[in-house]
Amino acid sequence: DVAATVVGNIENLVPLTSGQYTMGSLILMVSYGAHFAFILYFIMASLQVAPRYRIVPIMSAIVMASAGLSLMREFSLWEASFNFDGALYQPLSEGNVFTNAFRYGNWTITVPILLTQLPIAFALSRPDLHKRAFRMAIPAVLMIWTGLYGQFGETGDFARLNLWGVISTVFFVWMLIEVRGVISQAVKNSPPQLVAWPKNIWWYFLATWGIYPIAYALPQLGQTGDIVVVRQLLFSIADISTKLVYGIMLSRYVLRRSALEGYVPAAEALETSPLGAK
Ligand code: RET
Repeated sequence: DVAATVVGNIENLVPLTSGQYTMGSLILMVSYGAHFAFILYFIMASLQVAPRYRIVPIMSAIVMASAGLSLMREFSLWEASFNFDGALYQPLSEGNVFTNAFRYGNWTITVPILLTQLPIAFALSRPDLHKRAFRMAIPAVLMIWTGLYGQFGETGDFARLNLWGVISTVFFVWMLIEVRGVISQAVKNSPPQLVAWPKNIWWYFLATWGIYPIAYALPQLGQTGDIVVVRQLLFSIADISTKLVYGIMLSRYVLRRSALEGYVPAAEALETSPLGAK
């Protein structure tokens, strides 16, 4: 079926060895398992921070649930979209056809949340926060949707992949300029003890968000089973870094900031009060 193979993902083209197939299953399963498990971590973290920062770990919990569901869907689709012919796992040409498009769809939800966490964690003033969250979300969504459209071109001659990849990168750079603006504000208004945090988070942000365009471009190195597996691995490393580890970093920052601003978690306050059962 020409239509199905010209526009799609390389997962629809290449047969996998059982090793490659199992690696793909494993990568997707570890990813969604990690995301679901950390919902609990972020809910617990939210109880430890000052009320004005509580939404930061809660937003991470929401991102964990949303990304976890999307990755679980990718996993079950992976399990359903190959047929073992006795030697190799052959991609099905109709019915359950594997796609990475769910990832891109899910980023439409998670990316604006991840970006909005920054100005809240860094305690920007209300009007500034709203303005900056909006100004980051616009190029971010355009980046995702142009990339979503372009990634269907990875099985063709790469003209579509490259054209939309370049357009998407322009929006990525625009988004990064807006993020840098938030970081500058954060450096200005962080307590002196915490001023290294926004700077470090900026470099971490660049290094980890930068993995996605590499994963996008990777099929140009070859439409092979190894590339299929390496690409799922890159996506997975990027997902765990940009959502889960990033969420831990922001939670720890707001935890420290809460303490510096004089916040004492309720349980601790009770323990040290004369009324507490100590
Ligand atoms: C695309 C297309 C090719 C060019 C660029 C891209 C950037 C994608 C990014 C995605 C970030 C996703 C995150 C998801 C978390 O849930 C769209 C691959 C630049 C930066 C952080």
